[in-house]
Order: sequence, then C-alpha cells, then structure tokens
Amino acid sequence: MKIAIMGAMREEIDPILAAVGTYTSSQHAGNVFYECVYGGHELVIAYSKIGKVFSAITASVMLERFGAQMLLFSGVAGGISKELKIGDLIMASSLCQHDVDITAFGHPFGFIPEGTLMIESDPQLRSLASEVAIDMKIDLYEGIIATGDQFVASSERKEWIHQTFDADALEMEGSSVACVCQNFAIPFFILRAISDTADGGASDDFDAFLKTSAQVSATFILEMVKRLEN
Ligand code: 4EZ
Repeated sequence: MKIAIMGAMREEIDPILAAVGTYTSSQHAGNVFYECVYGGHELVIAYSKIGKVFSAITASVMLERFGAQMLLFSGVAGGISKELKIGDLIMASSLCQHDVDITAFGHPFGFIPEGTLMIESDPQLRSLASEVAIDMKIDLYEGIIATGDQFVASSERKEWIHQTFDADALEMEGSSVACVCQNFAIPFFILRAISDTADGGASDDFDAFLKTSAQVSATFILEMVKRLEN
C-alpha cells in the first residue's frame, strides 16, 4: 500500500527522513515529495508549510498525483487538556476548524454548509495506534483536535476553543488535511506531540520543544507503518 506521511514544518518530517535512510525526491506545487520503501510499504513524505491552505494543497497532491491510499500526519501541537504535558502524544478522534465563523447566519462556530463540524479519523488506524502504544509502553491520548490559522498563545483563546469545541489540543493543519481525506474517501490519522500549552509561554516552549516533540511523534508514526498490513 502507498502511504502518505506529512508534516507541516521541515522539523516535523526530518526525523522520518532520517529513519528511512534513502529516498528519491521530486518537486511539485511548491513542495518537495520524498519517496522510498519502508516496512514493505511505498511511502511519499512531505512537509506542507504551516496552515490550512498549504496543508490542503500538499494532502491533495499526495492523494491525486502520488496515489497515496492512506495518509498519516505527524507533528506537534499546543495542549489544551490539563492532562497533556509537553512531549505527550495525542491522536485525533475528530477534528474541527476553530476559526470558521459564519455564525451571523445562525450556524455554529466551525460549521460550513454541506460540510460537517467534526471530521472523524479512521477508527482502524486509531486501534492500531492503541496497540502500538501498549507495546511501546507509551501513554497515547485520544481527543478532539481543533485547527485554525492562528498560533494560539493566549489562555483566553485556548479556553474559548476548549469551551466551544471540547478540544484537547490545537494546531494549524489537522482539520484541513482531514477535510481533504474525507472528500477523497482516504483513511487518515493525525498524531501530535505536545510542544507547548497554547498560553502566554507558548512561543518560547514551542521553540524549545519543537524538535524533541516532533521526534516523539515521528518515532510513533514509523512504528505504526511497520505494523500496517501489506
Ligand atoms: C502548527 N504548529 C505550529 C506552527 C508554529 C511558528 C513559526 C503546531 C502548534 C501550534 N499551532 C504547536 N503549538 C501550537 C499553538 N500553540 N498554536 C497553533 O500546526 C509556527
């Protein structure tokens, strides 16, 4: 099976490229796509650049041009749930867009007509992840991830996102990637390791923990790939 692995930032896919060893690369639509064989699977790996628009481009290209039949996202996120500490892993059960607002027409925050407020990730990939977590003796959280085109560094905004969407973590690409995969009917999985807690200290924590948290997420994703049926 051909599997897409994406991140938003170079730092999020670097540990994956380092682990797979040799790969070929090609450029398209403003991204570099790396291809290799790993764990008996063909992989296409790329980072999109930050945000919903860039990540939607990259996900679409991986599915349409490269023919990926499954998409795994690896990266970092801001923690909302008090249970989540820096370095902890969370997989998205469902994702939403916290910055969508057409409430002037009576719609709830996050809802776009003919879309859904929440997009659920693939249940089979989540159960595989739960097995991997048990075997690796890693705590893996599951919860709602809220996406928006904002680096959240404010307790107030973070609290609003928690109250409005019951979200446990937030970032800037998961929901757009989920939306692409839902529309192409491709199973997807979004994994994030916490780099900060989206409050006043978020930018300092992010800078300090981006690399180590990205590594935690990448290691886990590669273990999942090894266990996927051929
Ligand atoms: C976006 N990603 C951060 C991009 C940071 C700096 C140049 C994850 C993320 C995040 N997103 C980690 N912490 C976050 C936070 N507090 N708010 C939004 O996916 C770009």
